[in-house]
Amino acid sequence: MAETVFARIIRRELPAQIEYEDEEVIAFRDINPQAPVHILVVPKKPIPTLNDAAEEDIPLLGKLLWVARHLAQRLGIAERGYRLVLNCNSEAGQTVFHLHLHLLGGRPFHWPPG
Ligand code: DGP
Repeated sequence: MAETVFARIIRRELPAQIEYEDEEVIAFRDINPQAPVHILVVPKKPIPTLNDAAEEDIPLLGKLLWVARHLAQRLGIAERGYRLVLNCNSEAGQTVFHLHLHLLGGRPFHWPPG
């Protein structure tokens, strides 16, 4: 599997504004923010897309949601509301092929998205 920029952030070879880290998950500010709060919640395991996740990854996938919720609370957007986005493959807009959740908040969002 091709190395991604997120692998280099995890190894601290590239700088990032890290908001959370434990042994399995790292979360950092998106370089091109689409909202006042825009954080990427990333498993350290390099799963390219959600399609590549295995049954054994179910706890890790759940943890991404848990970390996103924790960050939403810590950053003060939990009560107003926030959006989680997971892009899978190119037609959905995925550009970095290392699975990640976008945590977006601090402004209103519309549904359905454009
Ligand atoms: P996606 O389109 O779902 O694959 O989102 C990839 C996101 O990653 C995109 O919003 C921009 C962000 N991104 C790409 N390169 C970097 C980087 O070097 N640093 C940070 N912090 N974010 C990056």
